[in-house]
Amino acid sequence: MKAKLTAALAGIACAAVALATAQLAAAAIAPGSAPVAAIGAAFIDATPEPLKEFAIRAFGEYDKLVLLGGIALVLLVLAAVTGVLARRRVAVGYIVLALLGVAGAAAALTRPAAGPSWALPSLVGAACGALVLGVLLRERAAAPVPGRVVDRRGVLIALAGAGLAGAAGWRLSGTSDLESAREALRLPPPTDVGPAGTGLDVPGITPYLTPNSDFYRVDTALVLPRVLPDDYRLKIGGRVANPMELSYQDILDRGLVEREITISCVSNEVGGTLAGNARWLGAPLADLLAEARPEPGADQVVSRSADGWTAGTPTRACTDGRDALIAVGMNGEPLPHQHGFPVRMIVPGLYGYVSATKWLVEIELSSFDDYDPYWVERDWAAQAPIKTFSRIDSPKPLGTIPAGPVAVAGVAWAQRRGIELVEVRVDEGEWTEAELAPVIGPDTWRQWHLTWDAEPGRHKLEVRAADTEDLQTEERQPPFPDGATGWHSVVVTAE
Ligand SMILES: Nc1nc2c(c(=O)[nH]1)N[C@H]1C(S)=C(S)[C@@H](COP(=O)(O)O)O[C@H]1N2
Ligand SMILES: [Mo]
Repeated sequence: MKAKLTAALAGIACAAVALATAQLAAAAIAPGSAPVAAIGAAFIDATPEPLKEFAIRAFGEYDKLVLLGGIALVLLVLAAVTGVLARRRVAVGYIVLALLGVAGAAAALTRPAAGPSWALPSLVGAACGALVLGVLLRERAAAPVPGRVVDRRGVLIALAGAGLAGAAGWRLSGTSDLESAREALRLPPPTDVGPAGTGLDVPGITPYLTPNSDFYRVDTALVLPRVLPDDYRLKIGGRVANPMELSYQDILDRGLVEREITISCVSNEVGGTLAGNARWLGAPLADLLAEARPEPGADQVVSRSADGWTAGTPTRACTDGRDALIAVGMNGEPLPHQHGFPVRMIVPGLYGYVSATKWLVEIELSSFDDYDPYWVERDWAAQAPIKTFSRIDSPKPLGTIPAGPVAVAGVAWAQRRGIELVEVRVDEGEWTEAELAPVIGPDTWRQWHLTWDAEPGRHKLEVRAADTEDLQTEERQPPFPDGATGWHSVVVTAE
């Protein structure tokens, strides 16, 4: 039993050495080329839609941590079992290491941003793991029983070495250089300052402007793409008469505008919280496109992230006068890393997956007939204007509140059209008009509130909004394929 345990530990030590040396090699190439990151990313891209939706629903912002934890657990168990088997037949260990090395290398090579060198970390890791395996499982000198002895001291040394190498690898592939570059940046003041909205001061209401630290995050990036402003290049090409390439400074020098715009995610269920309102600082996309001169028929603007992710936006939405931006700033700061530093796209009125490319490095004029971007390839709609949405943020669902006057409050949005009316009803009674916050235009959400005199007991509160055209539909639809619909309700108990 004890021999098996040390053999299992030896297996884990080999795996740890393999992963740590791979991480070290990846630091020299690209963080995304490390085997676990590459396999995880390939897994995300290949995950069928229902499983992905389940993961987002069940784990929310922690979906990526859960995936990494899952991979780590599988590896741990596999390494332990392999260690035990390798004590009898050491070839098993070499085969498993070789298979994992090849799998990691293959996964890394399938990443859209990958070059040939991306195969190296996994292969280097597997080779180092194999070396250590040979040392830890020594042939018995005299063999009364077949098999090998495990070098216990060696296991400890290997584990410690892996810890050190892994820590160094993590540090080197970390983001401290990016964070310091970001902190050292001084963005120029806007040459055109848009109006500033003011929020309502109602207890429990969602603030009008979302602080960067509370802003929702949605993306497929297991490892955040690392793009430094000094190395930055934005290519504008495809079906244009005048292809262009801009540095970060070129973008800043174009003159920046500042606009309040609410962005939201198509994955919101009714009542969902994947939306935020920020003051974005950026260069108008329409001007850039006017200079690049799209060919007739180039009706899709394909924007590409440093990690290969793509979105497709109607060319018209980028040029029809709305504030489509190549954004560099968010709420008075350079974009936070997880929100697309150094450059992202923001287009009012369209869900994020068809417009809000983070870590933007390329804009390619194409057509909807000729190119399907990331989520469209996975059957989400190619055209995805934001649907009218309203949400009760206070009181909280299934909460208990004191009977008597209660502030009912929330937000509603219908970017490009604007919210004109919000109504609330209690226990399916009459609809009552809520009071609306003043707004600066159609592209931000609108806070609303009303005072409700709650009688003791259990109650259902419902909300619906109207934009300038229509009343929000009651018909329930899931987020797939082009955004959820239906009225949000919460049940509360007044005592
Ligand atoms: N590079 C990249 N950009 C991306 C995505 C992504 O997966 N990769 N997701 C999009 C989606 S689905 C949304 S809703 C918004 C979210 O932006 P945020 O994380 O800044 O809130 O980013 C968009 N931009
Ligand atoms: Mo999204």
